[in-house]
Amino acid sequence: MRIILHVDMNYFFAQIEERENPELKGKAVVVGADPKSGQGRGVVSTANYAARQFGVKSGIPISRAWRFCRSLCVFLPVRYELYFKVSERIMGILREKADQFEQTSVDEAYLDISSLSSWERAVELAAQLKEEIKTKERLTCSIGIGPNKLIAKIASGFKKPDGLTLVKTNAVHKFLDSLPVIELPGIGPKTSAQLNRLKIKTIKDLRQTPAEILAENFGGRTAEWMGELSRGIDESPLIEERIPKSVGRQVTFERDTRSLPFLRQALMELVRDSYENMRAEGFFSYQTVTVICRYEDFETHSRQKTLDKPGASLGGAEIAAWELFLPFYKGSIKKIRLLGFSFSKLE
Ligand code: TTP
Ligand code: MG
Repeated sequence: MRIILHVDMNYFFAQIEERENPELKGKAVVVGADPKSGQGRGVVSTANYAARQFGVKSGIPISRAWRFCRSLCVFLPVRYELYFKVSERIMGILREKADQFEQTSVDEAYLDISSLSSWERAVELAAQLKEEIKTKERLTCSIGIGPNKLIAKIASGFKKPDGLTLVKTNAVHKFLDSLPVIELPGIGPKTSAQLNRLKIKTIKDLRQTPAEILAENFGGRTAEWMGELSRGIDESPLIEERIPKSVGRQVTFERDTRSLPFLRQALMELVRDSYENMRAEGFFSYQTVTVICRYEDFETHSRQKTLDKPGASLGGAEIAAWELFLPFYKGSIKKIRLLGFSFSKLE
């Protein structure tokens, strides 16, 4: 029998800010780009639950968040270094208790704890982990326990904040039945809307839909995959050394610009930040560098360069970035709205 546990920290960046600033207690908090009184051009990283009540959520433009709750929310800048350090300590606590461990983002991880071979002991361990994180880091998380990654992940989202949800093998169907199909990882807003048009709203509806109907609408392979999801079937293993595909940064400018010195400086800062980040994540070298450019009309392009062999120098990356960038500048008369840079093929 497999026992998989999924941990997801609650409103992670914002919760850390609450911990660091006691005066935020009870307030609605938005972490993200500078709102600049509504003129800011970046996005929201995350918001605490009080701020989510106003409609603020990860990924929306910060200017929109400002319109939703300008005087009612506290807007804070993102402090990545701090959050990464906290994340590392939490992952250390979790890793120690797992037979196998897979970190999937800054605040999420799977633990394979099959060797406990009892749901009761799994719940005990989960409670103990929550307690340890609360004591050592003064932070809450939600944990889901299930017979595979799919169920553990959905279960961790079932109760937030500070949840602990167990779904034993024989309760999987009942647990999934009433949930909307969008709760299934991999089914996004588009597919969900398509399913809804076919009158498939809940996971139970999906399970009861004949495979042929799904195949007609989505193709055979997708239909098969949806059928398995709806039954809570997932045999995917944990991947211990999950190597990030890339490390990078991007910046949206205050004003669209064609000032070459300005763009050069911005790009070099992105390269340096990304380089530090890459090192901080424990990588020594990269083989591919990518530059992304978005023009004033939102047309977006990327160019990348793969070195013959892995490179480790910051200088080399700066030169490559500049060479990749120049054709964007020379190839158009449009102003530039955003630049991005990333390292990939990391070692
Ligand atoms: P999530 O776990 O998706 O969100 P969360 O922890 O803020 O909230 P929840 O309680 O619903 O789990 O992401 C973890 C952190 O990653 C989040 O605190 C901020 C960051 N993040 C972004 O910067 N941009 C994004 O679009 C998302 C989704 C997350
Ligand atoms: Mg989270």
